Formats: sequence, C-alpha cells, structure tokens
Amino acid sequence: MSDGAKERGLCELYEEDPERADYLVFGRIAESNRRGFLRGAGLAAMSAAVGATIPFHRNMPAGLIPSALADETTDFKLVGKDGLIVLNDRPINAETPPSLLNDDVTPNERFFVRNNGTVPEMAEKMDATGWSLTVDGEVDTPLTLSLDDLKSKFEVVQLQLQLECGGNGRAAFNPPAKGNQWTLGAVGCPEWTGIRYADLLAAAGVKSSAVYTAHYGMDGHLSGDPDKLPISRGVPIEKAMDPSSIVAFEMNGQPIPTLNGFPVRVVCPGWPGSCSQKWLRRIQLRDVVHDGPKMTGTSYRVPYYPVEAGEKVEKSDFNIIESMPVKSLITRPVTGHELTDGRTLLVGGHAWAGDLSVKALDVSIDFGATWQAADLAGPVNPFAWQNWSAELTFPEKGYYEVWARATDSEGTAQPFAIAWNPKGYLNNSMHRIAVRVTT
Ligand SMILES: Nc1nc2c(c(=O)[nH]1)N[C@H]1C(S)=C(S)[C@@H](COP(=O)(O)O)O[C@H]1N2
Ligand SMILES: [Mo]
Repeated sequence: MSDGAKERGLCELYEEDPERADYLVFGRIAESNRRGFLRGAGLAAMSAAVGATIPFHRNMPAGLIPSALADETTDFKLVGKDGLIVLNDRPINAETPPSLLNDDVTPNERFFVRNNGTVPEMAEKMDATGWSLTVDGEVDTPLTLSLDDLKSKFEVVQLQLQLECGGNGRAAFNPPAKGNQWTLGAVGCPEWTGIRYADLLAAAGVKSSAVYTAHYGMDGHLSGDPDKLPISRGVPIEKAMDPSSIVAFEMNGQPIPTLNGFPVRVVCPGWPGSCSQKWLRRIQLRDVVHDGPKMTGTSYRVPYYPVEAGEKVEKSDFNIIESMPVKSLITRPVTGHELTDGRTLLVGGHAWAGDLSVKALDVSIDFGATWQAADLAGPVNPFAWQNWSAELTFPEKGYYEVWARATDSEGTAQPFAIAWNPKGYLNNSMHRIAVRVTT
C-alpha cells in the first residue's frame, strides 16, 4: 500500500477507485471468484465500517460501495459523537458543523476528532489498568507515574482551553492542498481537568540542556508496523512551562473520550492541535528540536514569507507553526437561515487568537463595506475562546451574508482572503453565513 492510500479512508477511496478500494478492503479476490467473496480481515473491516455484520456478503459484487458509506458520509456514526461530519474513516477524522459548536463549553460529543493512526485498545475499552506515564530525557530524575499519581501528587486544575487543528479551513484552499478537507469545525473549547505540564516537569527537574519536548502516544501506525509511530510532536520548553499547558485526564468532568485521548493527553492550547498528544504514554525532554513523525519536512510548517497560491517552496523556507492566528465562528443562526418575522436577528459565536486574546469582533451584512461592533466577552481563563453576540437589523427583504471578523490584542484582524500555503494550514479567513430576509 502506498503512503497516499494509507492516508485515505474507505469513502474517499471508493469514490476515486472502487476496484482498488475493493482490493484493499476485501483483500485478494481469486480470479474464479469475481463476486467479491469477503474473507477474514477484509470482511471484518467492512463490517466495522458499516457498523454491522453483512449476512449476504458472499453476494456482494466486487467494487460495490456499501450504500451505508456511499449515500452520505454523515450516515457514518462515531460512537460517543453527535452530528459530526466524518471526513475520513481510516484514520478517523470528523469535524463539527459550526451551528453545533454554539455551546460556550464544547460538549464531549461535539468535539472534533483528528487521528493519524489507529485508536489504542486501552482507549477503545476505556480501561486505564496498567497505564503509566514516563517522563525522561533531559531531566534530573526520570519519572514513571500512574493515573493515581497524577491525580494525587500534583495540584489538579480545571481550565477551558481551545484546540484547533492546524489544517482547519484547508478545504477552501485553491489550488487544493492534500490532507483532510476540513471546512470550519476542527476546533472546540471544552473544560479540561488535569495537572500543569510545568508542575510535572518541575517534579522531574528540567536540565539546562532541555530545549524541546517530545510526546509519545499509544496509537498504532496505519501500516500495522509496531515499530512505527503515526505522530510524535512536541513544543519548546517555554510553551510546556506555560501555566495554561496541561496534561489532562478529564474532559468536561468525564474521562477523556476514546477518540480524544483516553486516559491522558497533552493540551497545549492556542497552538496547532497536533502539539496536544492524545493517548499519552511518554514525555521526553530533548536537547534539540524534536524530530518525530510529523515534526519534520513540511508537516505543520508554513513558508516564513508570503507565497503565491500554488507556488513551490523550498523545504528550507518552512518554519514550524507555533501560535495559531486570530479567528472566529458564527455559531447561530445556522447558515441559510430564513428570517420570516421581522428585520432583526441575533447572531453570535466564538472568537480566539492563539497565544493572544481577542480585543474586538465586528460583523458586516453588506459584504464588508460597513462594520458593526459585536458584544465580546473576555475569556473565562487564558486560552478559552471568547463568546460574542450582535443584534443585526436588515434594511429590506433579500439575500444577505453575515460576516464576522475578529481582531487580536495586537491589532491583527482576520482577512477575507486566504493566505495560501502548500500544506493548507492556518486558514483564518472570515466566516460568513447566508441569511434570507423574507418580509
Ligand atoms: N497520539 C495522537 N495524538 C494526537 C493526534 C494523533 O493522531 N495521535 N492527532 C493530533 C492532531 S493533528 C490534532 S488536531 C489533535 C486533535 O485532537 P482531537 O482528536 O481530540 O480533536 O490531536 C493531536 N494529537
Ligand atoms: Mo491537527
């Protein structure tokens, strides 16, 4: 299997090349048996994908897309999730439509999923028996800690922290960028319970040689090779020492859901979600910038100067993404709203700005010609998204777009256009919704 095929799921593969997909899913089909006799792992994979056994699998024609997958990817239900749009099923990637992100605190079943590999068995079973966390590398005293150790030996903190995938918004890139075609919903802001990353490092004693962290999770590589890691990223020591960076064991007062990192994950808010390792088992301090999978090459990196859409950029001209840019969402009403009872409408949503805070949120109903200030609340704690709302009055009936534009504490506002880059990261262009006023 090529790398390209590995990064795609059944749905996409079936759309593009049903025969090849059939081969990958069902395994080798004997020439004498072109009717797609499903066996072993292939049948198990297909059954898992459609969520049931397939009694008449022997009759399935080769290349047939099970309609459970073909109709709409949204038919695909993820356990413990509600209303998420599945972009890929292997690895599982699912985003939340903006209107389902309206809660001030994102509920567990509405928090997006970005997996690079396979979900560890411990998380599938939601049983942390035997789990431990190792802290080693450039430390004075390497540590091995149980879940009880984390909960009892350190101060426990609760913080509402936003996480956004570095590739959120990639779907709008033109020319397109490879990878999950996230639209708007690879972001959320739950309340996390855990311990400060800094306290953990203080307990181990950070050597002066330490410059970067390396995070290791329990998820498996898609190839099945136990010696390969799907992803292992890290952050500069200073980011790990930020009092808002935590090692979390609960999400909204519940054990962290299977797909979001049970039993323990890192949360380094405001930076690409990939810095927040799920299913954590080891933190290693390094005396160099970490070079694990998805740390090197052009992964989670952007050119350090603006480029033209489609431009080729030398690898040496990319920098690792750190703080994410200012951004906002309109979470109410849903796009396409029909205003039938008058000309005023309440709109609202959230705004966030990486390491910074948001100082203003403006809305426009005339394609950006004029702007009106929305009410913007402060964050409940640093790195929590900020809620905003505005009452709009439309001058007459017709089709409108509501645009939202956040401005960060340093005065940088969201652009309307997309700052294109080769890997499709950091799209923080303004969110807009359609509203039809009928009277
Ligand atoms: N172990 C592990 N941690 C991981 C990932 C992963 O695939 N494996 N994906 C990362 C990426 S790219 C993102 S955006 C966030 C997503 O977190 P979520 O799936 O809980 O929304 O987890 C990060 N941590
Ligand atoms: Mo991500």
